[in-house]
Amino acid sequence: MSKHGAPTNTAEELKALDRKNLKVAILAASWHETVMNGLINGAQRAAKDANIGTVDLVRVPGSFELPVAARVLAEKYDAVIALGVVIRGGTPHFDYVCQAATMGLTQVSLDTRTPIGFGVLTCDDEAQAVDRAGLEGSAEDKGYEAFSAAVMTVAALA
Ligand code: DLZ
Repeated sequence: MSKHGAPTNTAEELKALDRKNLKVAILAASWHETVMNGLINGAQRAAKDANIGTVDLVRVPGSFELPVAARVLAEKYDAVIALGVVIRGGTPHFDYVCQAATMGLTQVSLDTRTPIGFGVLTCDDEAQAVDRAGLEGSAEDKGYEAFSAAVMTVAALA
């Protein structure tokens, strides 16, 4: 399971941050609606826990579009949380979209020095994605985790 070895006490650490002065963008693709709604809710819950002053939600069509949107948002926000859901199908599209999103977001973060929370699920099937989406009964809450990671990185570098 991908949760093995993950940091603990994240919620307590986030609450202790209390960053009213931060501006954060949640950037979400639009594929796989139910899972994506879980990721967005998780990110917004984390924003509340950390008492972030400004949290804007920006939507793009697919995960392939995340890097270019993140590039623009990274100039205006203290952190960007990139959320996507890519599910393996019968074509090589999965690999291309995953690779483009991962490499693109990494490049944006390094080029702009803006922390980007990586909340792009790359799953074999829908059940695996649901299990990571912070929905009722899910084992993991990747939207919350991605938000926490980016904001904690902002705090670590301040
Ligand atoms: C085309 C495509 C496919 C097959 N699968 C997904 C997916 O599982 N998740 C996702 O976020 N986007 C997918 N896309 C759309 C691409 O990301 C992109 O939006 C289109 O190729 C148009 O540029």
